[in-house]
Amino acid sequence: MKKIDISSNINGIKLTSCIMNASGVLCCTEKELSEIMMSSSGAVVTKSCTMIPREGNLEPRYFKWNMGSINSMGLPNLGIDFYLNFLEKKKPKKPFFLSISGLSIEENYQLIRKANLSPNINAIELNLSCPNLIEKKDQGLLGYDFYKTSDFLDNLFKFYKKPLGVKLPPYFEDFHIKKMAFILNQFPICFVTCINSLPNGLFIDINHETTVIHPKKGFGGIGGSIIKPFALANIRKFYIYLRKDISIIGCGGICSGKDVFEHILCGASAVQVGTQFFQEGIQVFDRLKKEFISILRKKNYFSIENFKGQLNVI
Ligand code: RRO
Repeated sequence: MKKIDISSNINGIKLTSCIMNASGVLCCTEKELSEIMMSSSGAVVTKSCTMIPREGNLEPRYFKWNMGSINSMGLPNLGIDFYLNFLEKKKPKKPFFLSISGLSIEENYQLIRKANLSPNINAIELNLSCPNLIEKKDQGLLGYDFYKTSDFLDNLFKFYKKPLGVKLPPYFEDFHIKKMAFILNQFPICFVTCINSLPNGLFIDINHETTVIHPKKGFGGIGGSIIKPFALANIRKFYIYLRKDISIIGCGGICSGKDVFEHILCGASAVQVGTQFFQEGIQVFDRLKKEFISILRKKNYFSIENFKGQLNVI
């Protein structure tokens, strides 16, 4: 039987499996990151970090139902020094993506300067799309401000020379995706991760007539299978509009091998698992890998390059 290879290459960063964890889920502490390091996840992606540790928002701040999840975690993390020290101490044998999410553009520069000094980081995943910050309630997501994003990238690539990807919020208009792709195409971006959770969703407990999470009056980011069509649409459109050397990492609604296949068919080079990882635990990577390989075998494909981006229109 011919071997099926699910490895991938994110602009020179080699992954033995194209399935990895999404930032934010079970990737905050030493124990959680070590578990990902030992698992069949193709990479280790950290929780988005800030200059100093944060407790995050008040609980309850996460809720899951059969079709998805809602969260308003509020960026709880152990601070950038912890993640850089983890990397130096453990030296993972798989790519390590440091996710950063400063509370201001100035803090993002500080974080990037710090990461720039670390020799072992494979790439930064710059989070332009955290939806749940109470202290920023009167400001929009950076990823929805095209002018600020462009100016920010312009300044950061003057001093940052290592691989950098951006994690984007979902866009709902073709025009917005075209505009963001036009901006990203002007910079040496390594990859784009789309999408972060759908911001400002609301889930209700009809029995108690309440929200299901406490912060921000119950509003939070929506993830899980319910957001897959939006993830696929964003991947597909960015695949069409982005420079071909910018890889796409798909995120949103990965629960089965079929979902992995769909993301890659739309143009993703790898996928990240968030809500389903939280639900199922570290076993999820073995299961998804098995299901994905079984689909490829049935279709007579031997590598993701056989079908990546090759979605047909009926
Ligand atoms: O911590 C969070 O509330 C959070 C972040 Br930083 C993010 O990027 N996406 C999300 O759904 N939650």
